[in-house]
Amino acid sequence: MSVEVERKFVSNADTLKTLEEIGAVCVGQRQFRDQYFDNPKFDLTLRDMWLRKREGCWELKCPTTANGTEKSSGEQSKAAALCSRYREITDLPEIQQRVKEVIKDICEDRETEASPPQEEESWLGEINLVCFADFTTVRQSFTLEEKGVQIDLDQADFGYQVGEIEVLVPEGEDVQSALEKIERTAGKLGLTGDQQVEGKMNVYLQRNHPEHYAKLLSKHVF
Ligand code: V4E
Repeated sequence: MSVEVERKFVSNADTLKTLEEIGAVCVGQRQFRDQYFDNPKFDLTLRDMWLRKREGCWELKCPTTANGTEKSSGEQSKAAALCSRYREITDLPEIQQRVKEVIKDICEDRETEASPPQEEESWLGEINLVCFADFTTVRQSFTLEEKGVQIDLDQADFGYQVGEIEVLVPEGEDVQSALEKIERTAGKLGLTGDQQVEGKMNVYLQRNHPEHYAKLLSKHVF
């Protein structure tokens, strides 16, 4: 398990040139399909938990809280506020356990069915999980000399482009140094502005599921 610390930024026609100028190296381009799941009451996403299947692999992102080791001078906390931190779980049994802890209302119909053949994804139906977002992203990834920093430029198939600076921190290790790496990289990229940039999911839900989006806004998830 690791913690993903990231800052999103607006990427545009000049971004590639800037990346080249600061010595970023393109380490590949790939395309992936993401499917996100929740129950009809949005029990996961209203808790800021994001269950997705990316190219056949399950991932659960859960919120993590600042652990007190992050420095908090005015400027530093402003920079840190632009970064998100999520715990990433990729082990399917652990994902299923955590999701089932949250979603207690097991679907009765399925429990009483006469032992249907167990499909690989029958656990989704048991707890009423359905796919609420399905989109494909083309991602170009870059690295810098700064160790552990990755920059991704994403183009989603619903017409939204966004960049992100990302550092993966092994569970229990120092998030502060990740925040500093991200801040230095943001400086090199000349990022200005103190507003959080919207992620793909924000934009997808605004456009495709405005009611779900409004609920997330009202619960301060977005
Ligand atoms: C919606 C969301 C999450 C799902 C994943 O979002 P994101 O990191 O944008 O996806 P992606 O494709 O870049 O994943 P990666 O390849 O980096 O793993 S995780 C957290 N949220 C909620 C959220 C939020 N609370 N606030 C903002 C501004 N954006 C998203």
